[in-house]
Amino acid sequence: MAEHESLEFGKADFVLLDNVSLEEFMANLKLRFEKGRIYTYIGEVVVSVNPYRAMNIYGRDTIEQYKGRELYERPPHLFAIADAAYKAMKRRNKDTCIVISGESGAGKTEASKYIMQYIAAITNPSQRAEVERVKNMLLKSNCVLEAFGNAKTNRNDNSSRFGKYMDINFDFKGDPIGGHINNYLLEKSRVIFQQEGERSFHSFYQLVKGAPDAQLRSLHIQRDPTAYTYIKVGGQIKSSINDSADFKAVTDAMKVIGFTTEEIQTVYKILATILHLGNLKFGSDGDVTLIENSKLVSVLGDLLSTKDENVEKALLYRTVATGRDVIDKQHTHQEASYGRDALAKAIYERLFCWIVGRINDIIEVKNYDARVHGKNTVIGVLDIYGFEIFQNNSFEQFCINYCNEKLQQLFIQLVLKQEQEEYEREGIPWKHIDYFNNQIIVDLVEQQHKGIFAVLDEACMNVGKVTDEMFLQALNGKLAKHAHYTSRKVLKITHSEICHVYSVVGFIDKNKDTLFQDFKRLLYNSSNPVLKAMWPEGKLSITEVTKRPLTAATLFKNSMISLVENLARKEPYYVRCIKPNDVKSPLLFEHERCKHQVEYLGLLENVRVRRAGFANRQLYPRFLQRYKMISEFTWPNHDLPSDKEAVKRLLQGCGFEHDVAYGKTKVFIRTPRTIFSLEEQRAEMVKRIVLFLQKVWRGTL
Ligand code: AOV
Ligand code: MG
Repeated sequence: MAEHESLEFGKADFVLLDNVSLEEFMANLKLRFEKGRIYTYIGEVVVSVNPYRAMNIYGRDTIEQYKGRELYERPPHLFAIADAAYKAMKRRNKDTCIVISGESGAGKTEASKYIMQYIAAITNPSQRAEVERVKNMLLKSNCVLEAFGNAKTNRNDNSSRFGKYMDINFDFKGDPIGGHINNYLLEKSRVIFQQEGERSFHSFYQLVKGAPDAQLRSLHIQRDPTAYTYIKVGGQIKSSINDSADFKAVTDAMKVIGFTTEEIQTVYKILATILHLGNLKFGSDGDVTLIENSKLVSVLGDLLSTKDENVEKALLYRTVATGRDVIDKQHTHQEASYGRDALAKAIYERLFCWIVGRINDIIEVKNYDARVHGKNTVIGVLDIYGFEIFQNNSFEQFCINYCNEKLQQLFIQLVLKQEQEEYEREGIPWKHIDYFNNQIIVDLVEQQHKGIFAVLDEACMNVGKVTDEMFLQALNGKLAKHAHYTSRKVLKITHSEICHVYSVVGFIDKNKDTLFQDFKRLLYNSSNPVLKAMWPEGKLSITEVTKRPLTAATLFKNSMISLVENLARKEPYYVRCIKPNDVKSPLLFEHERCKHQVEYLGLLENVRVRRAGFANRQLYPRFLQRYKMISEFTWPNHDLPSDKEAVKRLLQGCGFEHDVAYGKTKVFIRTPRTIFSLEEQRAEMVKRIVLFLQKVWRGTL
C-alpha cells in the first residue's frame, strides 16, 4: 500500500481515505494530479488522470524499479499493474487481461502503449532473436494501426476510431512468442464526412503531405489536402501531429512488419482511389446519369488495375436479377452518389481489416507445441474508443457508447458483484453496497426482440422504403415504458450520471450498410492480386448471391458479446482513465468534469467494496501448501481436525489474527502487507531448508 510515499502527495490508494466520500475522493485525486502524481490505486485498480504533458516516468530506470515487485512496494503506476498481470500469468499459469477504460481523450491508448512497452522491456532477458522479432512487430503494429484507425476529433487529436483488443502470447519462460489483434467496428463514415473541426483518418494527410513527389505523381495526387473533398469536410487539415514525418515512420513500420512492396503500394493506391472518388461528380442529361469529370474514371481504372469502362459501369449501373433475367439498371443521380460514398467507405474499412489480418499473419504464434513447451499463456490488452457525446451523435456514437456500457457492466460484474457474492457464499460478515447495475442499459440496447438493435434490424428487414422516422416510431412504441428510454425526436437513454442523446438520422442506412454487388465484382476482377484478395465475395455472380449480409448492429453486438466472454475468462486488471479538462491543459483540474467521470466509472463504489473487502483469498489447502513451513503447528504436517483449523493456528501464531476472516472454503486476508510478510517468512524458511539440506548432502551436519 505504497506507504513509503509521503502524504504530501495525498493517499496513494483511495482505500486509505479517512472517510469514503465523494468530496474526499475528489480532493485526493486533485491533490495528486497537482503534485504530478497521475496514478492512484483502488486496491489493484489503477486510476489515471491524463497529465497532458510529457512525464519523466516511463524510462528504463522506472521500469527497473517495478520489475518483479509487488504492487504496494512502489508508488502507483501502470507498470505495477502490467507487472501484476505478467506475474499472475507467469507464476500461476493464468491468462490475464488489462482493460483500459475512460472517456475519449482520457489517455487509454497512451496507457496501452506504455503497458506494452513495459512488457517488452522486462521479457526476453536472454535476448533470443525470435522473441526480439516478435516484440518489435507488436510495438511497430501500433504505429500502423494508429495511422489508419485514428483521427483528430473535437475531443482528442489522436482519437481511436476503432476498438482494439490485443492478445500477447507467452511461452513457458514468460517470453512473448506472438500475438493476435481483434479490431472492432471502424468508424468508416469518417472517410466521407467529418464534423466541423475534425479530420479524416491520419493516413490520408500523411500520404498527401509526406509521400515523395514521384509517388504522388504515380497516384495522380497533388500535394494539397484541400484539393480533396472527402478529407476537407471538417475544415481541419492541420493538427498537432507531424503528418509528413509520420508518413515515413508508418511506411518503415510496414516494411519492418513484413508487408511486401507490392502490398504497400496497393495500400497507397487504395487511399488515392478514395481521394479521387470523393472528387467524382455526377450530373444528368435528361434521364441519363453521367460522370462530369470523366477524366477521373481513367485515373481510378489505373489505380484499381481494371478497365476504365468497368469502373464507369459500376459507378453508374447496378446489375439486378428479375426472375430469370439479369439486367443493368441505371442509377439515379442520388443512387450514384450514394454508391460512390459507400464504395469509398467500404474499401477503406476492408483495407483496415486487411492490414490487421496481415499483421496477425505475421505475429501469430508459430511452431509452438504445447506438449513439448508447456502451456502457452496470454495477456490481453483492451484499448477501445471511449465514451463520447458530441453536439450531434449518430449510429457510430451509439455503438461506441454501447461498447463502453458493456465494459462498465463487466467491471461491475467482476469487481463489485462477484466480490460481494463471494463474501456471501463464503459466509463472511458483509455489509451490502449499493451500485447501479448497468445490465438494464446493456439489455435495452442488445436484448433479443425488444432491444434497440433488434428494433433497428427489424425496421431494416422491411421491404419498401423504411425511414429513420419510422424506426424512431417503432422504438417509441416498443420502449415507451422503459425506465431509461425517452424519446420524441431523438433517441435518448438516461441513467445515473449519463445521458446519451442520439439523432436517428442515418441509423437505417448505416445499419444496412449496403454496398452494391457490382463494386465487389469490380474489385475482385482487378488484376492487382492484393486488391483482388481483399474482395473474395466478388467471385459470386448476381444469381449466386442469396444471403442477406448481417447488419452492422448485429455484427457489432456479436463481436462485443464475444469480447466480453473472452475477457470474463481471464483474470482482469483495470486501468480507469480520467480526463481532467476539455482544453488539454496540464494545469487544469475541472472539478465537475472529473466528478462526473468518477461517478459513472463507479469508482467510489469500487473503494467501498474494496475497503470492506479483502485483498487476497485462498483455498485452505492451497494456503497451507504454500505457507505451512513457517509454522511449527503445520510443518511438515498438521494433526488438526481440518485444514481450516490448521490455517487458523498458523495465522494466530504469526499474529495476523486481526487481519483475516475465515470463510467456508477460503481464508480471506484484508491487507496486502500480511501476504507480503507471509511471503518474506516463507522465503526465509525456504533458504534455511535449502542450507540445511545442502549440509546433509555434504555430510557436514
Ligand atoms: P484515449 O485513447 O483515451 O482517447 P489518448 O490515449 O489518445 O486518449 O490520449 C489523448 C492525449 O492525451 C494524447 O495524445 C496525449 O497528448 C495525452 N496523454 C494521454 N496520456 C498521457 C500520458 N500518460 N502522458 C502524457 N500525455 C498523455 V479515444 O481513443 O479519443 O477514446 O477514442
Ligand atoms: Mg484511444
